[in-house]
Amino acid sequence: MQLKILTLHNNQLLTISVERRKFVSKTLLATMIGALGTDIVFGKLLPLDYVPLAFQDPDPFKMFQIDPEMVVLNEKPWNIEAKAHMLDDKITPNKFMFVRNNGIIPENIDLANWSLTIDGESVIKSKTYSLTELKSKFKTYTYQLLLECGGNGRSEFDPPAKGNQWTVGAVSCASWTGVRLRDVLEDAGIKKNAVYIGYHATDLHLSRDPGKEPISRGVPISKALQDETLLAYQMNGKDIPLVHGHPLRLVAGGWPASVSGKWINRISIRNKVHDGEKMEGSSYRMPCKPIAPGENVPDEAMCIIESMPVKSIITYPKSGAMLPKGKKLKIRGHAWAGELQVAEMHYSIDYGATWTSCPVEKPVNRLAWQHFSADISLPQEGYYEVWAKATDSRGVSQPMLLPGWNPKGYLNNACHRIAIKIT
Ligand SMILES: Nc1nc2c(c(=O)[nH]1)N[C@H]1C(S)=C(S)[C@@H](COP(=O)(O)O)O[C@H]1N2
Ligand SMILES: [Mo]
Repeated sequence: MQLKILTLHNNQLLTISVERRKFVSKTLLATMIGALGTDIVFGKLLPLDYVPLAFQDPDPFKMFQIDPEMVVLNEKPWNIEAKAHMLDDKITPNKFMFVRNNGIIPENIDLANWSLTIDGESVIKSKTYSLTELKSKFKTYTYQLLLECGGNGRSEFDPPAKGNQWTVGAVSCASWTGVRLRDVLEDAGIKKNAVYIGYHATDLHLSRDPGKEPISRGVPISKALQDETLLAYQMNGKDIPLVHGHPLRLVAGGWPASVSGKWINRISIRNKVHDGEKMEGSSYRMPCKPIAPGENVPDEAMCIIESMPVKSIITYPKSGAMLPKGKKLKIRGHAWAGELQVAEMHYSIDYGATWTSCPVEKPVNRLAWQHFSADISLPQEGYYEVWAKATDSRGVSQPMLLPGWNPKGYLNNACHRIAIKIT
């Protein structure tokens, strides 16, 4: 019987196997001393089944170098979200980027031997590229891209939907650098009958069964061929952090972030809708027609989520802020609309009875979020809420309250609200 200990050493996840005996073995002790970088005094007395504290419960904040205020929703697998005010930066810094894992983060990544294979029924010639080849053969592009988990906002659904109870913080807009997926797919050759691509990655299924994939999703070929769809190797100007997909990830902004595969090593060009893990059943699907809350929906009546709906978030001030009477309240935040642009931004201080428009900037590039701000006069002392509402280029606005209930709790794009007290 073996006991596995997962820890972090020099930014690499390290698995140590422990043999079952009465006291720890000399070899294990030596490995642990090596990992700690200091002697374990009295180490010979460590009972066999005892995991030294230094190796227990890896601290996600240290391990992923994220802000201590980030909220851990699940440890197995890791799922961590930001709070609204932490998303105030125009470009989301690494420390505030949400983490959404379906399986176990790959261990012991071997960069020299990492490769990406393009295959599938609709590839003209299957090809494999090393990281160096990818970086040198194809032109590099950088875009700011919006990634929002399809389940962001799930916690508000009633009856409740199972899964991570995301509130508002499973969204990010970082700067991604890499090569265009299109350039690589075209280099291998795309047959006329191609309809979809599907990614495969090196993260492990929670059962550690190597024959199972935690997730393998994809996008229609038209989305794969967009200028902004990247095979990224950098995030915010540096190597992508391990937890966000190092050394290579797909980034397809404006769609549920589940299509942006992390740690990818294979992309299949498919002659049908990709049928990988979490493409079928009710995963990342919405009822094709609206249903009543709690209603049962057969799988055949569920449609794959594509572009994400229009949405916004107030990132300043923090909800609960207090302000002296007579001062104007400055608010700011971001708005996005999947494949579309945000055309208008409004706020309300009277629970949606009246709305005032406020400026919203153009995106730096397609599929990046847009920034809004306003100076608000509040008539008298007391409690207020500020509600924000974005409208997309087709005239569709965010609903004030929770939109269409669905079995998995996807696509809650209700208006974000903050509380303010004037004293
Ligand atoms: N290989 C792999 N890619 C993945 C996932 C995963 O579990 N494994 N999770 C997906 C989901 S559901 C989301 S929302 C995003 C989260 O990306 P982030 O953790 O970098 O924020 O990655 C997507 N890509
Ligand atoms: Mo997700």
